[in-house]
Amino acid sequence: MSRALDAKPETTNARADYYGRIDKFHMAPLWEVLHKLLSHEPVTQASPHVWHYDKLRGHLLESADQISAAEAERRVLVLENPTMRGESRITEALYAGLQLIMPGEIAPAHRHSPSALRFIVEGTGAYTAINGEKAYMERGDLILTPSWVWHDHGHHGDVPVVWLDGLDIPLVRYLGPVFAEPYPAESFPPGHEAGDNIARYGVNMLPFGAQVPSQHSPIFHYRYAETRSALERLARSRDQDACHGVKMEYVSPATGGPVMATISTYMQRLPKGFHGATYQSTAAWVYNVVEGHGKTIVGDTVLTWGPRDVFVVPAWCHHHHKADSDSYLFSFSDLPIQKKLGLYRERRGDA
Ligand code: 1HN
Repeated sequence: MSRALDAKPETTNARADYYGRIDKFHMAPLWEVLHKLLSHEPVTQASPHVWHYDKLRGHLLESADQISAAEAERRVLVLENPTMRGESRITEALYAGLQLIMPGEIAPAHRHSPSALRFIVEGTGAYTAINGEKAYMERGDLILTPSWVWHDHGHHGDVPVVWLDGLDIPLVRYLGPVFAEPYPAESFPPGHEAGDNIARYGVNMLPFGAQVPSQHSPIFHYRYAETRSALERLARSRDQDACHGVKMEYVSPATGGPVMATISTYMQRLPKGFHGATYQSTAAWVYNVVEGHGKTIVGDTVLTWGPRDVFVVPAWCHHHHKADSDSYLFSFSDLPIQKKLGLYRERRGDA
């Protein structure tokens, strides 16, 4: 029989006595904890979970009666993983929250070393300004605020606007280098006109001689209308993946790689009746449903989803998707950081 790494030697009285004596010197025996440090396969503290938007929407809108966006800095309800309460985490490495901005409000300019994405869940008329350049939000749009760029939010429309924030803040906090600062004046000065980043970088061309960032995409606004239309056309080719349907990654036009150093982002289309093959990956996945109804089965847990719901699939959990209607799912993941460190693994099928 092969040796198991998850066995622990017996803690005899003599050993316990010895541990007590070395404890004073801030030392402890590895053999008492090695089975926890080296599991045979990845172990996650996170649980699969779905946040049903219809049930939480009223509570989210009520936050506007409690506090203004300006006083809160960012008026967000954090989506806490049920088995990681109080840690501001949806998975080990990722943070997610639902942010609300009301007509006429502003959330002041600041910048920080963690990277963020926003995926628009409801409403229109609000914007995020990145270095003063506004990106006006429509449902299903992806807006990026990579590490250390100035960003503020505002709202010129007349309905509440809600988006899903995704950040790498648990990862950056774990590593240590968290930096943040408010913009040192009343408001950030206007930058390029809205849409400038798309004109410059979003039409399969790059400005001649431009120095393009290597760590994140120079495009910070990816519009749903274009994303959806690409997926819909691809679906007609019937060339779909057994686990993922038609799944596309948002990429930087400069590198062909993920939009940010630590977080990758995707949109996938599952046709009505889709019954996906089982998949697992060392990366964790946070989803937001744009259109459609279905279920994602994660181990023994069935996550039933519909439009605007958020759900999480933690690391190394077997899962598969089922769609009751044509469905569009946005997702983000900590995959790129694991890839860069040579740690990423995935498995298809039940093996
Ligand atoms: C942040 O800066 C925003 O800019 C949203 O909208 C959520 C969560 C943790 C830390 C910073 C934003 C955040 C955040």
